[in-house]
Amino acid sequence: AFVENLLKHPTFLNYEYHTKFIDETPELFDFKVRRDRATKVLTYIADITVNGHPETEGRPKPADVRTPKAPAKRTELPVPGTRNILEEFGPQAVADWMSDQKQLLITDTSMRDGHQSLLATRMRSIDMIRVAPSYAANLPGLFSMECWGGATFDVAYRFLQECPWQRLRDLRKAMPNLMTQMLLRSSNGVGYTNYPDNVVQSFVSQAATSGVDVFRVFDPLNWVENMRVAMDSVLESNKVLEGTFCYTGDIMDPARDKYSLKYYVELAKELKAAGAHILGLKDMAGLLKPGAATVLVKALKEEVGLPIHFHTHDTAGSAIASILAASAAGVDAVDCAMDALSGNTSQATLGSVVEALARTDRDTGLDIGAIREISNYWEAVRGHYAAFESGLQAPASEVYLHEMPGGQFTNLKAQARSMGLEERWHEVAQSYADVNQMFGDICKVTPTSKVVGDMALMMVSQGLTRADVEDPKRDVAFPDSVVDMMRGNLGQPPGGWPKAIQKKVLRGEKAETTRPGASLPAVDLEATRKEVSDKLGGIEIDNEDLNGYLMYPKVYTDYMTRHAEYGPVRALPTDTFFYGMEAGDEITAEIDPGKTLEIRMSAIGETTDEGIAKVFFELNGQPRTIRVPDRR
Ligand code: BTN
Ligand code: 3PY
Ligand code: ZN
Repeated sequence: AFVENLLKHPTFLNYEYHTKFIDETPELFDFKVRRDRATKVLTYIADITVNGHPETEGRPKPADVRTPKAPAKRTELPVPGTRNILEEFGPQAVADWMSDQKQLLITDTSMRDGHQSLLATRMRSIDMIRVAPSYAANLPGLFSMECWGGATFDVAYRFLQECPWQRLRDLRKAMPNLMTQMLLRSSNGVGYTNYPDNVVQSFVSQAATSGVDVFRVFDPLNWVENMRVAMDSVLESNKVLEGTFCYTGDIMDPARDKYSLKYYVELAKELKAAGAHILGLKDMAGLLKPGAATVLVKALKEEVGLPIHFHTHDTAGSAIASILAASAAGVDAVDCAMDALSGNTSQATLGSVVEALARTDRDTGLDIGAIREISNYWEAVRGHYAAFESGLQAPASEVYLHEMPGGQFTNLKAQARSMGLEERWHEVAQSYADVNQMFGDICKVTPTSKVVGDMALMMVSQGLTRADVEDPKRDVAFPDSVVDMMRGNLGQPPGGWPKAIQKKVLRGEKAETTRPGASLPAVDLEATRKEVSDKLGGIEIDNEDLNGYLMYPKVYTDYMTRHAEYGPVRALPTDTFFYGMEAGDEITAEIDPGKTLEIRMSAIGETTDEGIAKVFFELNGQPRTIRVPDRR
């Protein structure tokens, strides 16, 4: 019966490989494929149960085993929110509405920067989608939900074995009244290097189609020239363009005059001229001190006139102070993370900002009871990701020395650990600061922050000082990422790259000073679609797949290959995904809306001489035996 259904289906495809066709064409699954997909999911569980998950091995186990339960809706949907303004009146109306508001508007970053900065970006879609309806019903006054982009895109494919586009579509559907927001690295898309212009255009257009409403667009070197393609694409999609500059240095310190108040005001004017509806002030490391926030926000409000959206990190423990200063100076919106996912390298604590402003002229109007309930949900979720906690004990003013972005800090620390440099972390921090000065004092944010981090780790591990590296007589093997950046492949910093170090890194090779996208040949999208399809056995590649591949060819095809073997593992509870099951455990997994697998693991058998382990399950009450290689 299944084959008949499949053959009759107008969009017949190779079902073994294709994710969305299978996941979204429930009429096919009266019997056989459902069992096939169930077998795949059981195979995944069996494999993890026998062999463990490579990512949680040797890491702390979950301490809090509460099952996260989403808060009940306080009212029936639909409750109008900012998305209704966008849908009815367009992006400029959103910006105008913002400027007219008295209350401080808040973006919730829990589903993007919150877990990117605290849990190595490892939060799974299921934990987000479950609570999304509670946000829509109980906090309709939020400005937006930052839930996509940045590092979440590749981590979903690479480590979570799930499709980032599907996450976006599901969240969009679950929060129809709230604007979704993404972080877009301009010409770097959601990757680490500049892409051809038509790849950036195609990606933005697909993100808008799949559900992004607000695009925060930044360039890691604040090179507006290199932001135009991405910005124009957002405007063409008729979505909200948050043209963003990255804050570094200290406008109050005359010695850091490269990044002066005047520099930022000029940048903001350039972004406005380029069509930004909203001005994004991206303080990725949490360096904007309260006094500087007052001065900067006042100047931007007076001289630029766009509504301002302020993003900062609590790495130094002072984010709320800067937010309150910015609020008093007239900032329009700020980013916060829900309490249980806030603080340290993440955003300021949402509930505390709401309380601080309650009964003042900038009262946010958000329901503190609803906030506490949602935070309790996140607290339970976070407990299941103990393996990905950084172990950071406290905020630290050391961030003003190294200036690492919050999203990088814990990653670099993990990288240092894996290189055996964990005890020498403070040397890495100092080295990071030295590299920054050696590179001309640059803005450090993905991907430039990664380049500075690569160089700093290399220097500490090889015992090199800045003077050693700069010594023309000393041969240094620079990391590839450093060579690439000095060639001009990430663009130009204000004033260009320092000549002496650039010359040494490039060993006489000539550097580019033009926009990389101007010389990267356009990708033939249809030829690429065919090429990916051929690689994956002839399946249909839709536009989401194609854009995933264009950003990350290998990460995407590896994901598809694993998907063919393991099926829709996104439906598994997080504990099962990372730790498998114990004999006697029972779980449910909803692999399609309303189609639920009931899975009980009864026992693990002996491993055969050939190294095959048997795992015994009951699937919807029927016994099933799964054989997996024992790699222990
Ligand atoms: C990852 O690649 O780390 C995340 C995806 C999970 C891959 C699974 S884990 C069980 C099986 N064994 C492997 O080596 N990969 C798959
Ligand atoms: C990212 O690009 O992922 C960031 O979070 C930069 O701050
Ligand atoms: Zn951030």
